[in-house]
Amino acid sequence: MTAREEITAYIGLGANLGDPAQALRDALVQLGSTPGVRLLQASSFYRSAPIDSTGPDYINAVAQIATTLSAPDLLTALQAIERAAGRVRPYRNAPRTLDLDLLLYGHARIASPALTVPHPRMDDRAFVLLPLREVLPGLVEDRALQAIAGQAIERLG
Ligand code: PH2
Ligand code: MG
Ligand code: MG
Repeated sequence: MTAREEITAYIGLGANLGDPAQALRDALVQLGSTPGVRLLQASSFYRSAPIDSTGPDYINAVAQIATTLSAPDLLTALQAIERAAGRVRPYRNAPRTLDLDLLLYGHARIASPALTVPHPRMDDRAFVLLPLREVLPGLVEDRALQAIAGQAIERLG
C-alpha cells in the first residue's frame, strides 16, 4: 500500500555494538536511498549509557524524512535496513548493531500489534527528545525537557 501524498516522518536511530557511529551514517544513506523515502534532515549524534538495557554506550540520532510509503511499509523498510546491519533480536532491549524506530508519522496515531505511533516511550528519553528537537523545533516542550534533564547525555556534533 502506498500513501497518496508525502508524509513527514521522524525516525530514531540507535546502536551500541560494532561501530555505532558508522552504523548510523550507513543507515542514513540507506534510508535516503529507499524508494519512496527522501531524507530531509539528520540531527547531531548523541552518546549515552544504555537505558533499561546493557552493554556499551549508545549513539543516537533522529532523521526527518518525507515518505510516500504507508506506515506499515515504512516499518518493513526500516526492519530491512536493521537486518542488513546485522541486527539480531535475542531478547528485549538487547544490545544492537542498529535500531530504527518510527517515532512520528505525520499526525497519525497508530496502535496495531506491530506498530505504536507516536513511539510510546519517546517522551521519557533524552536520547530521543534532544535530537528530535533539532529537526522538529517547537514540538518538544520545555516541560518535557525538564522531565529528562537528569539523564546524562553528550552531544557529539
Ligand atoms: N534503546 C533501547 C533501550 N535503551 N538506551 C540508549 N541510551 N539509547 C537507545 O537507543 C536505547 C537505550 C531500546 O530500543
Ligand atoms: Mg528503540
Ligand atoms: Mg526498535
